[in-house]
Amino acid sequence: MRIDVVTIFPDYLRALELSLIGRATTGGPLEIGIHDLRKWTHDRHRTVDDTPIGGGAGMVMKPDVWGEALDELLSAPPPARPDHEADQGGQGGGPSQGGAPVLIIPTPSGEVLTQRIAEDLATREHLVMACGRYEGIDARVAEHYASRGVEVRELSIGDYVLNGGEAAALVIIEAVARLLPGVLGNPDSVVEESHGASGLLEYPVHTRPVSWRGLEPDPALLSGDHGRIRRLRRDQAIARTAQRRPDLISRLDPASLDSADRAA
Ligand code: 6GU
Repeated sequence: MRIDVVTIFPDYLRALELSLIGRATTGGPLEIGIHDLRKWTHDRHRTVDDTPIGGGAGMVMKPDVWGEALDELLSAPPPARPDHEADQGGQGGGPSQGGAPVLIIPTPSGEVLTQRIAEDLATREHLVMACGRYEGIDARVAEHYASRGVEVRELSIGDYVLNGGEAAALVIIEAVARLLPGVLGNPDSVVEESHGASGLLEYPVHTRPVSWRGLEPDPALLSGDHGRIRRLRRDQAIARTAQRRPDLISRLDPASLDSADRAA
């Protein structure tokens, strides 16, 4: 997968060089390009914003500058990939959407990012992310590319406001990149975790020492009885989800619950 990020703060994206994501980009399944939007300006002041048409607070990012940047990046050929990967989804699901790039615009007025969206994006070959600052990017940019057949996704990372799309882009990239084959050390971590297939939050976890500051995990965890441990963890996941995220409980598929779940 290739991800191109356009921003007026390229240094903000340096965090991508670290840790698992950084390793995935050095000889791994991920290629990342960070681009300074001002590269596509032509005036002496390298202007990327202007006042809002119709008035109001703040500044709006100019569509002409974004248009030149995105024309170039959206038309770049997707990265070459080995034959055996052709048209297999990143997570072994259905066929991927092929090499057509997806334009992602992080914005607090977008659709809220979910694990399902991250899973879908992880099957794509090329993501182009447009990070806006100020009051956002002129709305015609999203409209233009969508009308030209580009898949455009305006994504929010939650119901709060950030100063720009960069921090959100980091979040989206991490959520997607860790799903690519070979990025996580242990693929099971993807299966069991919160917001996975169960629809529940993850159960609480513990490690040594068994007793710490007078606190001990449920003794069932020391029983060696794997059936009992599985039941305890499922009960804990249900209790935690009911307390912290009742909205997730109401969205559970009734067919995924057993009789012990209902008692919990
Ligand atoms: Cl994607 N951008 C900004 N500026 N603020 C946000 C956001 C995105 N998601 C939540 N808040």
